[in-house]
Amino acid sequence: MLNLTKYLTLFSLGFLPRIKPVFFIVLLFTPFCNISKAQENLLPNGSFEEYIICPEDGALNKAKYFSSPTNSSPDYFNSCAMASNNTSIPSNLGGFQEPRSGSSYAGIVTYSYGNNYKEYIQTSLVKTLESNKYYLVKYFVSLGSYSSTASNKLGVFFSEQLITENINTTLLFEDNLHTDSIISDTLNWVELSFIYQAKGNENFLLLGNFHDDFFTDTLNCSSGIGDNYYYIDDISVMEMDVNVPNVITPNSDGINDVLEIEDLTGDFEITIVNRWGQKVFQTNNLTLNSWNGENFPEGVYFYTLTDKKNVINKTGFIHLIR
Ligand SMILES: [Ca+2]
Repeated sequence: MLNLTKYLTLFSLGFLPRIKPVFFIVLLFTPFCNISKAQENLLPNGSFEEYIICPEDGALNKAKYFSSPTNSSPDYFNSCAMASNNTSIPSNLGGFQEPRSGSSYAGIVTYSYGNNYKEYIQTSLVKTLESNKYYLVKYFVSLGSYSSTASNKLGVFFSEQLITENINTTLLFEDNLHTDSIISDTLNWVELSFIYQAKGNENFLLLGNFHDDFFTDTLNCSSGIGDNYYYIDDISVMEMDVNVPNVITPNSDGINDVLEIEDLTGDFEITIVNRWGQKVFQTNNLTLNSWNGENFPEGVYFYTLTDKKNVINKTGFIHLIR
């Protein structure tokens, strides 16, 4: 909950061996695998629509499967609540925002003028994460319009156990997965996505800022009157199979004419070199800037695929066949 005492209206706020013809045929008829995401969201109630009772008091634990891992007070907003309680939608103690989906969302303080007060949301996964597998974590945030500051370091943390810490300050968990840029959009929902390689046995997901205020970058919002507050909606955790096609056949038959890796975003970079190590192609957006091997001879090329946090660092070969 935002701090109501600060201001009168301060809201709580190597190269392949030469491929003989027989292997050639095998390659051509091998199903080509792309990066694909299983459709199952491993988070139950990621849109906050299911609730135990209507959150007239704005407490996060009124939303099914959610809790606070600390003594601070993350908020839950639902259109079922009375507007006068400041826990309804779209106007509430954090400002004004429509849900990204449905009729509810959550909200947390992520920076508090150097006193390290912070709020987090915690939820259980429907399935334990498997060691070494990749998972795509996505959620949407919008800066509460009453916020006096905007900040970075919005992150994710996976835990084996349910966290219950008797503090209302920073949870100093090791967190490589956070935003480096400051999110200051109060009008729109901003998508945050992170790739996580599981250690194995993770059963819970926590969202928030796992860095002390001193290590958090902020931006002043001149019109704000309250704490640095973010609305959160539509959280998802999806399994990822990271497979890059090992052959492209740019003969205009519509099949494997270009290198396609499903759902690659700007978070990725792919670099392709020839057998002499000379770079022939590089992009961080395969959708806009695809590779069809044009102007390059048939043969074996090698790729490196990385995401911006270097969680995925994958190499392999692509056979160019016309
Ligand atoms: Ca929602």
